[in-house]
This record gives sequence, C-alpha cells and structure tokens, in this order.
Amino acid sequence: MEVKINNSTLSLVEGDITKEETDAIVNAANSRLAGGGGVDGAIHHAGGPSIIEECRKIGGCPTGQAVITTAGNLRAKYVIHTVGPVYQGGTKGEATLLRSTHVESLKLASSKKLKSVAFPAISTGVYGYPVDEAAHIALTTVIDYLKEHADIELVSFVLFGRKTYEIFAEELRKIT
Ligand code: AR6
Repeated sequence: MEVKINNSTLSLVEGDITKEETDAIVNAANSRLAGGGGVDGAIHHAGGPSIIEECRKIGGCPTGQAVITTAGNLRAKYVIHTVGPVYQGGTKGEATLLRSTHVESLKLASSKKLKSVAFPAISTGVYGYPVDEAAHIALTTVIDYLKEHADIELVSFVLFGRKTYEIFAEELRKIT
C-alpha cells in the first residue's frame, strides 16, 4: 500500500527489513546499543560485526533518541538505531517517546541528506506496544514530518508478517 504526501511517498510492505535497499534502515535497538533479538538481532546478523563495533564506540542511546552507523554488509547505506519505549499500559509517556523515535530518526536522515528510509514497527515486539496504537503513532508522525520536509522522498514501513502489515494498512486507510 502506498500514499503520496506532497511529493514524497509513504509505503507499507510486508517483509524483512534487512533486505531493504533504502538509503537507511531503522533498527529498534536498546539503550545500550548492545544488540539483541527481534529486528535488532536480524540486522546485526545480516550486517556483520562492523555495525556493533560502531555502536560500541557510540556507547548508548536514550529512549526516544536515535544514532546512525554505516550498514556493513547490508544493501542499505546506513542503519539508524533508535530506542523505542517499553509499553507499560500507555500512561508513562510511551506515545511521546514512540513519536520521538520516528522524528529523531527522520531528522538524522535529513541531516545526512538521505532520500529514503525504512522503518520496522518499533516497540511492537519485545517492548510490547499494541500494534494498532503503535501504527497510529508511527504513521501520523511520519506523515506530519513529510508534510514539513520535502527532502525525504520515500519512507517505507517494512512489516514482519501479514498481521502487522494488515494493522498498519488499516490505520493508514483511517488516517488518509
Ligand atoms: N524485519 C522487519 N521487522 C522485523 C524483523 C525483520 N527482519 N524481525 C522482527 N521484526 P522487536 P522492540 C519486527 O522485538 O519491540 C531487541 O532485543 C517484529 O515482528 O524487534 O522495539 C532490542 O535489542 C516487531 O513487529 O523490537 C531491544 O532490546 C518489530 O520488528 C528490544 O528487542 C519490533 O519488534 C526492542 O524491542
């Protein structure tokens, strides 16, 4: 599913983000940037050890912020590592932090003059964010950003599994 936001494209696809050829892919990391399971594990496994070496040098990343490394053996040029909130019922500022992961990732991409960025469904795995709530926040945040910043031509959400894809697609239909 694809929609146009001014001159930019917002795209939803079902798939494995490690295979993406966008300028950057976003990693749902932890604050120690230490690697882990889920999409984080998949990115480090596919990208090779140079990414974790760069992460070690950076040292860490607070929740809601983002850092950038090169992408080792991946097809993307960069990996933007961002740290989503752990879902604790929704009353602990999680929405603000989840919104911030998307804004900070896109700001980093803009500052590096990147044209295309792929996001996973940040916080919806190990960190327990309900997918429909997370989809609403992720999509509205990216749409708002693209309305204000014409430099990024493509933002895709690469969603792991049919169910997550369908929930994102339903939210996007509601919003647009
Ligand atoms: N491509 C795209 N999406 C994927 C892939 C993939 N290859 N693999 C998993 N997903 P999670 P979080 C989806 O748990 O909730 C790690 O251990 C997955 O199905 O990866 O932000 C970190 O080190 C889900 O929809 O990230 C942190 O400790 C989404 O990616 C912690 O998990 C996010 O799930 C972060 O938890």
